[in-house]
Amino acid sequence: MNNTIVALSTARGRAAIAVVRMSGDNAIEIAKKIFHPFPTQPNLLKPGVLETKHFNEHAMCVYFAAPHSYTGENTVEFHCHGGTAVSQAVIEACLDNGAVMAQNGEFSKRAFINGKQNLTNAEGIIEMIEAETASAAKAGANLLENKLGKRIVELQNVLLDAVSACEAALDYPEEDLELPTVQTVKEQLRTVAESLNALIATSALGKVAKYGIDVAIVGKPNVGKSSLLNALIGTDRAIVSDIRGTTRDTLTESVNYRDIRFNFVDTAGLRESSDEIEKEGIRRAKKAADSADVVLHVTDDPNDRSVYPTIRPQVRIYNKCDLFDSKPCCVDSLVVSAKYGDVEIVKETLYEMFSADEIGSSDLLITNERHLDCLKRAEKQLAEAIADCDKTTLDVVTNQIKQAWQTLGEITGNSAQEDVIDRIYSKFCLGK
Ligand SMILES: Nc1nc2c(ncn2[C@@H]2O[C@H](COP(=O)(O)OP(=O)(O)OP(=O)(O)O)[C@@H](O)[C@H]2O)c(=O)[nH]1
Ligand SMILES: [Mg+2]
Repeated sequence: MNNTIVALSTARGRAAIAVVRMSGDNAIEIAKKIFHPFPTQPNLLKPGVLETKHFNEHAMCVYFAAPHSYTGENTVEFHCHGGTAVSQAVIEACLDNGAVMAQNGEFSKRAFINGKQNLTNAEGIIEMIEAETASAAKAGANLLENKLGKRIVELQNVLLDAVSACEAALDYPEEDLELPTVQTVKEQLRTVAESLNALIATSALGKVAKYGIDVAIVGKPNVGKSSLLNALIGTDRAIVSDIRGTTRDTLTESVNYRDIRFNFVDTAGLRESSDEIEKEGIRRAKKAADSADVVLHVTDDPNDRSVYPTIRPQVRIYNKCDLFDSKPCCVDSLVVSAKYGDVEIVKETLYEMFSADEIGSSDLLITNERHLDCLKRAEKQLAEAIADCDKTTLDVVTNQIKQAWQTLGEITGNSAQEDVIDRIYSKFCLGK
């Protein structure tokens, strides 16, 4: 018999309602002791009175009978008044009658153990909860719908076919199966390797969908970097002045644009300086540029054709165009007035530069580091197996294919280690 866990499933603090969830073999028995009248049927929310140690709470109760619940166990939910004290008293009533406090993510971990979800589903839930843009939520929803899981199982099945072909050839060598088999196996492995490559290639866009685009704003002092940041985010966030060297530290602000997020970093103006603090600011500015996805190199001189020294992609921004006699025309550059004009063109250019419009139409993007790592390892194992097909014996190749199958299985969890599973579920909030 497993223990019955309880936790608050909604956010803590003042709110209209709070949901307390209980799951385990005794969930229904415990609920029957404290909630009257207890619903006579599952899946229906019923009003009633919940007796706590301190007061009677007029609440609603619904139960889900195993295995037809989120966790796969008997589950009860109390929908009570919001706020801290009421839900705390309801939880205490459950604890007093034999429930124990749930760990973070324990409801979802039980759902995994009971075969109600796989690891990618769980990671999809985390991504959805953490999503701050539509595209990040969509990536999570795709995981939750098991799009990646299904794709992985398809690929694993091709590998299993390859393994059985190899094993047949090994078991019946006299049938002279070896030669055609090697060719077939190679073909199968190539198909899977290509699919893995295609999935890995989506991770760049996946990163944009999940984290957004990191944009460093750099340039000489006083060219209008902080003004540009303020215009891009639409608030007066950074100090602007006509004194050179106003900005010392880096300053990061994020803003949603269409379905993605931009993370802009304003930086100290670049110049030779003997001031220790300014020197540190300039060092940080260079660091921000080095780790950004793209650099906005700002200048207020229409004749400036210099490039910022970086391997990152860059866009030159001619700022203060309200003061220019004639517009500079230079490819890969934008002409704006951060103070008086509209800077939407900057965001739109960056959006197109990173093909963010493809996020909406893409079916499946790799957004999770763990998945990417498994895909890359499986791809490497397959590349070795393909190369070895001509060099070594089939039993060696068979083992390599099995390893790749195993690596892919880590993604959905059908071959994941206990510690990986624990790590994923510990990221959940309490009550999830
Ligand atoms: N005419 C005009 N002035 C601008 C424009 N953008 C910024 N300025 C002015 O230029 C001066 C410097 O602007 P900041 O945004 O502080 O420049 P910065 O590049 O951040 O400067 P540092 O932090 O010192 O490196 C301020 O007086 C701004 O008002 C613009 O588009 N047109
Ligand atoms: Mg500044």
